[in-house]
Amino acid sequence: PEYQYLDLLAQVLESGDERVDRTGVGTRSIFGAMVRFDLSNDTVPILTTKRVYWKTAVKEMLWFLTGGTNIQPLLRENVRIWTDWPLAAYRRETGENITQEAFEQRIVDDDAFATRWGELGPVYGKQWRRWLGSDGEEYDQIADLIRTLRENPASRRMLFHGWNVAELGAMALPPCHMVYQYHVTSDGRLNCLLFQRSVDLLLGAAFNYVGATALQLMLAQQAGLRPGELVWVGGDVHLYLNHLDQAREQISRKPRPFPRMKLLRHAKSIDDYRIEDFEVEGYTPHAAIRAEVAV
Ligand code: THF
Repeated sequence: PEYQYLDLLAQVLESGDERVDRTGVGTRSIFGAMVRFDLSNDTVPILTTKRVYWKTAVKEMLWFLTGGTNIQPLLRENVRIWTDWPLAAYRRETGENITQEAFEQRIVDDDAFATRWGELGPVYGKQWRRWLGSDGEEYDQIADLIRTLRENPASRRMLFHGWNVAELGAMALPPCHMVYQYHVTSDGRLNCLLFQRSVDLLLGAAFNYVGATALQLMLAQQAGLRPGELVWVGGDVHLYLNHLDQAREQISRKPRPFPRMKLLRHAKSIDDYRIEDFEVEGYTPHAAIRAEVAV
């Protein structure tokens, strides 16, 4: 199950280099890590040593796939994990000390307000579906990937990338989960290697595992393949200093078997999935662990 993740958590906790980071919170950090998850045995890496809100992570992935970069559709699905960045910008620029709830409600109700204040810039969705080339053309990396998975599965060029150098400055946050590379085995299994340059190991990683898994299941279905392995590689893997007690608590818990995730329907295209298409069976996690997200 999740022993590799828990070992990594312990390693960062015990031997991470303590330093000041961009957010000012401070972290313990190691550089370079790998965790492998086997999806071919019909299980998926939804951590069991704390409750992970897997639907939130799948909804986030579905939102990336729409190519959207505004938090309004996320909030309409009750996903609040991206609010902090636009909210901080709003408070900074207007000086108004609006509450998170009031801000979110205005984004949901008021389209003009959402256009002005809910935009994250050219983040994931834009780069994945509408990467603007120097030739003025927009490139749909996801559509190209699916075409190659179907037509030339032996290819070593099956990947998509979020790090669009020219547009980094306009992003609320440059991409953390940055490159997704795919690989098809001779017996028709789809593997994924995700490179994540910066990893909030307590809060973010659990979500990123679920998002990458959901995407892998969708891509496999679209290409007529079965899921294989998810290989996750982290660059700067860190624990925020206000997450250390939570990490100790999580390490003390005994992992349970991973659940299974199923797609209930064969969708017509990658753009045709909805949250209702995902079902998770056999998920009996330990209690949720509260933690503050560093902005
Ligand atoms: N910035 C930081 N500091 N950490 C991150 O994990 C992170 N992300 C995204 C962008 N910047 C980041 C945002 N993703 C939660 C989960 C994922 C996030 C942001 C926040 C979070 O608070 N999760 C809680 C509550 C979940 C809920 O309310 O539904 C949890 O307990 O898991 C990494 O991509």
